[in-house]
Amino acid sequence: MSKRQIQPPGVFAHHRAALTSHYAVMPPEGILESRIPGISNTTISVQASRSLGAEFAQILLDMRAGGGMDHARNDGLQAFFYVISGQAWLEIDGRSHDLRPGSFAYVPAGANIRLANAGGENARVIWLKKAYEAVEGIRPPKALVSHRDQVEKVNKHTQGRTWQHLLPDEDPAFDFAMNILSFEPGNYFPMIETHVMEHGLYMLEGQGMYLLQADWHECWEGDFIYMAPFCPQFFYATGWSRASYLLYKNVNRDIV
Ligand code: UGY
Ligand code: MN
Repeated sequence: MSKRQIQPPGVFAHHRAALTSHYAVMPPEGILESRIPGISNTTISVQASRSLGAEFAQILLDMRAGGGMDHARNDGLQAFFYVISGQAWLEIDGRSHDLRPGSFAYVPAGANIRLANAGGENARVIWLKKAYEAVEGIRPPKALVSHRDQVEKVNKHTQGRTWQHLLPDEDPAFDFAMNILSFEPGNYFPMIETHVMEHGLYMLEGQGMYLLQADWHECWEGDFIYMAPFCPQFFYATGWSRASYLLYKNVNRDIV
C-alpha cells in the first residue's frame, strides 16, 4: 500500500479525519492536492487557512527534483519554514540559505522569498504564513535561520517532556511561537489546557492520543491538527518511541 493509502483496497468508509467548530484532525492521505501559481513540480497540501477559521495558513510542500517556487514571491505576510525531509534552498531578500531536515527559518513580513528543492530526493517543507500584528514602538523581528539541533531542550512541568522554542517568543516583537514538544513514551501534559491561543500541530514522529474538546483522537507521524482558541486539549504519548510535534501558537498581543 502507498503511504497515502492506509486502508485495505475496497475499504473506504473508515478514516480518522474530523472537523468541528473547535478543532480539525487531518491525516495526510485525505488532503487533496492544491495548485498555487508560481509553484511547480510540487505537491501542495493545505493544512490550515482562513477558511478553516484559522488566523494563519499552513501549507505542506513536497518538492520533487527541480521543484519549488519558480521566482521570488512577496505576499506581505510573515513566513516560517521547517524542513521535514530532503534538502532545500531558501532565498530571503537575496540571501540564500541551505536547509536540511530540522532546519527552520523565520521570514519577516514584506521580504522576498524563494524556496526550491536543492537535492535529487523529494524535499518536504512546512510553510506557515501569518499577517504581522504590529505594535507601536516595537520593531518587527528580523529574518532568522537555524536548525533544531541548535535549540536547547527545556524540561517543563514533568520529566520526559521537553520543549524547544525555535523562535525567541519571549521577545514581544514576535507575534507567534513555533515550538517542538517531545514526549517520552507514556508521558503526558500536567493538565487539560484551555487557552485563548490557537494552534497548528504537525506530528513529526511517534504516536499518541489527543484529547480535543471532549473527544479522543489517535494520531501519529504526518498528521495535522488545528485547535481553535479555547479548545480543551491534552496529549499522551503511546507506543515505544518518543512522540514529537511542531506547534504554532499566536502569542504576545493584546486581546480586543
Ligand atoms: O504551549 C501550549 O499551549 C502547548 N502545551 N499546547 C499543546 O501542546 N497542545
Ligand atoms: Mn496548548
